[in-house]
Amino acid sequence: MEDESWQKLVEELCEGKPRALARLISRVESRTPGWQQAMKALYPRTGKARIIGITGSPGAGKSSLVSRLAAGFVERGRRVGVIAVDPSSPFSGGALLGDRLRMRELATTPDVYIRSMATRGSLGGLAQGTRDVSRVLDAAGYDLVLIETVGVGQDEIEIVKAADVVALVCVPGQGDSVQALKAGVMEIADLFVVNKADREGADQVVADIRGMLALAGDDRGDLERVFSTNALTGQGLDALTDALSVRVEGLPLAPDRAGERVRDELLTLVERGIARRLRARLVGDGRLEAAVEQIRTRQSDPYTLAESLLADLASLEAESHD
Ligand SMILES: Nc1nc2c(ncn2[C@@H]2O[C@H](COP(=O)(O)OP(=O)(O)OP(=O)(O)O)[C@@H](O)[C@H]2O)c(=O)[nH]1
Ligand SMILES: [Mg+2]
Repeated sequence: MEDESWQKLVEELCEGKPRALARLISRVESRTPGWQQAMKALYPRTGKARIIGITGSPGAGKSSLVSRLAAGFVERGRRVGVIAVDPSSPFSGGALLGDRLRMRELATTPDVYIRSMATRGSLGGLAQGTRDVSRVLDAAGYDLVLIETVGVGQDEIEIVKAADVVALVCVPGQGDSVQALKAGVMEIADLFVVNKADREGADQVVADIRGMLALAGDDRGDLERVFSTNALTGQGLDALTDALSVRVEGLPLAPDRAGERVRDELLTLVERGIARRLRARLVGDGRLEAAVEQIRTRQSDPYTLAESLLADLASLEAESHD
């Protein structure tokens, strides 16, 4: 690696220094120049960690569950990294601080590392960002990574697609849980967690989900897929942790799914690279502004100019540097 400070960080990370871990993650997340070299150096040390995505609507109890799951996995001998993806606030959102307080107790053990990721701080795309941060944790010896993400937007779906196992958290009294199932999350969820089981209607939500799975003919073996929990008391958490353990231990993934994932990542990295270069070039030489002006004054139209700007792709191919 060319950059000494990066090299030092990577070495310190491998020696298990927490400061290096925090710094590396920040730098990789913010795409500080040289981040690719760091990832290249780390990559051979990765591949051991399993990734669990926990998603669900705001306030469903994801953080509460994640805290309990992290504790449960530590008891089962794992080292756990937690990535909380904050969908709205840039760096120190209130909700996240709340999560952190709740998790503070956990965070003091060396076997748990908790990190928040801000959507707007993620220049390389949120899904790639979480993937990279997971790898840094992996290289640092965290063999299980829990990723908490809110909601069911495209970004979130991309994030959880990169997870090995996905749990969708639903709650009773929130008509949107079943709505979310219809919105395409069902296909990517391995497990369904009906949290706040202390609330009225929890059994009905469990039954609804079971019904939907049956209706969809979505059968993934004999393993139980629907769980009900109370994250406040811990009820149902053992069963959930065991079920997640079983799935995580049953990995690696089938070759087709693993291949699809690598394909997704590679394409994303290439696409982002092309987009970045194209943008830099079009903005840099004024062609973008010239085109904007032509469209604005109606001398031309967006379709024609998009086509002619796209022709720049050909000249990009000849370019060797980033
Ligand atoms: N009654 C009840 N309340 C719960 C349960 N689990 C979590 N809560 C409460 O629900 C609220 C939201 O919990 P969080 O764990 O922050 O939920 P979250 O899904 O992480 O929320 P966001 O990250 O803001 O989307 C908190 O006040 C929790 O104490 C549960 O099983 N039962
Ligand atoms: Mg949360």
